[in-house]
Amino acid sequence: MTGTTSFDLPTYLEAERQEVDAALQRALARLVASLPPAVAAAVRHGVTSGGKRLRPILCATAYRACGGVAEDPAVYDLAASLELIHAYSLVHDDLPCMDDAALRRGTPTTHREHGEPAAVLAGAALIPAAALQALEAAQALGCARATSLAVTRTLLEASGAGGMVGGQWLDLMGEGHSLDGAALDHLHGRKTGALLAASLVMGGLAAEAEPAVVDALEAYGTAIGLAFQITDDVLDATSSAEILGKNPSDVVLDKSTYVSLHGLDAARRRAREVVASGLNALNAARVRAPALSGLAHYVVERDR
Ligand code: GRG
Repeated sequence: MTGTTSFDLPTYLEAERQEVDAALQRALARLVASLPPAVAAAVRHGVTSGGKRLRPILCATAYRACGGVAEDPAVYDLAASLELIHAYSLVHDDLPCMDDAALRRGTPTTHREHGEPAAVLAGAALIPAAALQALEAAQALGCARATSLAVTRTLLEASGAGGMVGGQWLDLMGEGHSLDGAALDHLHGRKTGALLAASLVMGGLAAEAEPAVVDALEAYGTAIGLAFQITDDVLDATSSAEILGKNPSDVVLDKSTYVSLHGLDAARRRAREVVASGLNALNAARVRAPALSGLAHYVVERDR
């Protein structure tokens, strides 16, 4: 298994976050220029009010692990397209018709701050902006036309009916019902796992990696997506609004979770097992990247 001992993950995460934030500022400058001020303010709120930037960091890390050129800023423009989709999903997820949340990342949610119409339009504006951003960034990286299309397709498929939106629907329908393990895995594989796996695949595709390597990145991404969600459930059950920056909501919304299904200890154990299986997939494809190993452990050891 790839080791983590000599890798300084906190320093890596901070440096990556700064690159991603700079790319997001470039994207915002373009996007808000053509939006009415009220919607532009809601977009800024949704995109810039914090967040771990995990998806873009995974994308840029995968790109480099596959031999991509590290210094090229276009890789962060590509990576930022994932964060634009993620930001939209959080803005819409918090709406009264969805989770009806008041707090996100330690600040009032976008609709609480800017009103529902601006929040709905802000989220909607982010979707095509993300697609354009992915396409143009892949082209700027010098990807072949077919690769640029494959990168963009990966982002859109993971975000759509077969991925995040479909998973969100299953999540809403599951409220008040007792879901079994297979149903939970399926729901979260679509709602959370698809975009996380797409982050890795987009990075690999943009670096023109071999299909077997892209498959291994996808397997790793799917595994850490599941581990991420299990950890989310553990944190929802054990942490506080002060640390999480949002109100724990699984019990209030009567959701089935990995904690309600397995209990805390078994849920934590499963998250670690799933991470190990993801790292094994990378190893089998000879993808040696301490950052990917560090990120996998971070996903289950994080506190927010
Ligand atoms: C069109 C109304 C409408 C809905 C679209 C909203 C939606 C469908 C789907 C959202 C699904 C969703 C919220 C997925 C993300 C789940 C999740 C684990 C979010 C937290 O991610 P982190 O921890 O957040 O990476 P930070 O704050 O660090 O960026």
